[in-house]
Amino acid sequence: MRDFWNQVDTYAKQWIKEAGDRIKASFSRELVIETKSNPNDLVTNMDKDIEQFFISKIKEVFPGHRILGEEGYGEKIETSEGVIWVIDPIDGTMNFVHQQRNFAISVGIFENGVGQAGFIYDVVHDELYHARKGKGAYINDQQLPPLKQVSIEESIVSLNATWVTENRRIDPSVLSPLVTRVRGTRSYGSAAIELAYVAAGRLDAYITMRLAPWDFAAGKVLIEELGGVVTDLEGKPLDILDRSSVFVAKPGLHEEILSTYLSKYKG
Ligand code: 2AM
Ligand code: CA
Ligand code: CA
Ligand code: CA
Repeated sequence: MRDFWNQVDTYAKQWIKEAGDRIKASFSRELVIETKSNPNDLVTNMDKDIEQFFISKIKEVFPGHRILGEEGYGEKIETSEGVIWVIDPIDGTMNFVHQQRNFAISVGIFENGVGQAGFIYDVVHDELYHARKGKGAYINDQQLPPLKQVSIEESIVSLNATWVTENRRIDPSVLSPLVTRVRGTRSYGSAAIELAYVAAGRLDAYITMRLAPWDFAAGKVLIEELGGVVTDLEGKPLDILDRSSVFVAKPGLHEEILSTYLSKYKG
C-alpha cells in the first residue's frame, strides 16, 4: 500500500512539473480566451489543454482511477468510492490572463472520500506545495512546521472585498468587524494559492463564500496535515464532491473566528 502511494506521488509530481512547463511555454503564444458563467469568468485554451494532459496521463497509468476536473473532461462523479483525482488545471485563470502570475495547478487525490495527497504548484515561482496524509507537508524539499496558534490581532486574513460589500451570499456586517480587528487582510485571486499560503504560515486564515471541489481539494489535505482546520462558514466539514463556502485557519484562531464572527452568518 505504501509503495502504491509512493508511486502515485511520484507520477503526480512528474506530471505537475510537465504541466507547469507547458503553461510556461504558452506565455510566448497568444491565448484563446472565452467566458463561462459571466463576463468575468474566464477560461483559456490552456485550462482545457492542461486538464486533458492530466486525464490522458492518469488514464494510461492508473486506468481504475476517476478524475473530477473543473473543465469537465473527467467523468461525472456521484460517489466518493475508490481513488479520485480532483484537478484544477489552472486556479486563478483571471490572474493567468492578466498578470501571468498568482495562479497554480491544484491536484488533490482522495481514496474513499479521504484526502491522501495534495499538490499545489505555483508555476511561476516554481514552488510545489505537497502533502501526503500522515507523512508531512513540504514546499519543494523543505518540510513545513505544524501551524501554531495566533491571536486575531496578530493575524493576516485572506478574503475578497466582495464579502464585505453588498453581495448575495453574506451580509457585509458579518465580516467587516473582523476586518477591522485583524492585523491585515489580503486577496490573491487564487483559492489554491491562498490555501497554500495558509499551509506555509504566510496567511493565518482564508474565508470565501463559494468554492468547488477542485478549488479546495489539494489545500484541504495540505492544511489538515499541518494541524489547520478546514470547514465551511458554519464550521461543518467539506464534502469533496460538493460546492461550498470555505473557512480555513490555524488551530484556535478557527474556533475564535467561528464563535465570535461567523456565528452571525446564516448560510
Ligand atoms: P478559477 O480561476 O479556477 O476559476 C478567484 O477569486 C478564485 O475563485 C479562483 O480560485 C477561481 O478559480 C475561483 N472561482 C470559483 N468559481 C468561480 C467563478 N464562477 N468565477 C470566477 N472565479 C471562480
Ligand atoms: Ca474557472
Ligand atoms: Ca479554481
Ligand atoms: Ca480553474
